[in-house]
Amino acid sequence: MFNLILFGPPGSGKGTQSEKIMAQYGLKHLSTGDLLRSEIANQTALGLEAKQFMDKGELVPDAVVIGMISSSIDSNESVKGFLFDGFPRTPAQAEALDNLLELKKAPISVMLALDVSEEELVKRLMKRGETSGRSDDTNEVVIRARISEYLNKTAAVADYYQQFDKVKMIKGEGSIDEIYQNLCLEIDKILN
Ligand code: B4P
Repeated sequence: MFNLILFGPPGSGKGTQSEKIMAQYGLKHLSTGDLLRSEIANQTALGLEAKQFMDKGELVPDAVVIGMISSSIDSNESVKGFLFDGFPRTPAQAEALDNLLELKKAPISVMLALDVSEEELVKRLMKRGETSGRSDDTNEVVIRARISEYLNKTAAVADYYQQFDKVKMIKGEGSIDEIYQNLCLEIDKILN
């Protein structure tokens, strides 16, 4: 199994690049943002709880997200590998993921971390807010709150994987195709 984490702040291109990577390498895409938005759309208890945090730009509690990822992993037994997008977002989530993958004897192969400046992130998310219908993209205060959640709680996840020498930094500014080519170069180095 080949398990990959695509990492970076909100708006860094994780969702955008994940679509291309999963198509190319046949990985199962697990995006906690997408899973949470689907729970909200279906008005489940989990979705109603998550919405309160997401509308403020805050992270959803670890226990909620870890439970959701655990069942997604269990219900996808025979995949070539997972592409984790937007997860893990705290060191506690990273440890929980390692424990879940340990049971499958299929650890994380690499974390590809997209590097984008804060002003570019805000610009991209405000632009997406014009068409996405996502309430967390339309308000600059909420967007900046998401970025500070990233700096305060999520950035440390890169340190967690750095201790196992699994982090590759990728420049996340430039054209979508250019960034994609750089991501593929790193993936191919590991696969070959
Ligand atoms: P996510 O759904 O993960 O949303 P995101 O980080 O905002 O999006 P992403 O980074 O994938 O967007 P992309 O760059 O592709 O999370 C939403 C919320 O859910 C969080 O705030 C949190 O509340 C909650 N949540 C999710 N996971 C959680 C977890 N594990 N724990 C706790 N809470 C969790 O795209 C951004 C825009 O940039 C797009 O419009 C795209 O077209 C554009 N773009 C992409 N690449 C570009 C490029 N190279 N140049 C110009 N524009 C580009």
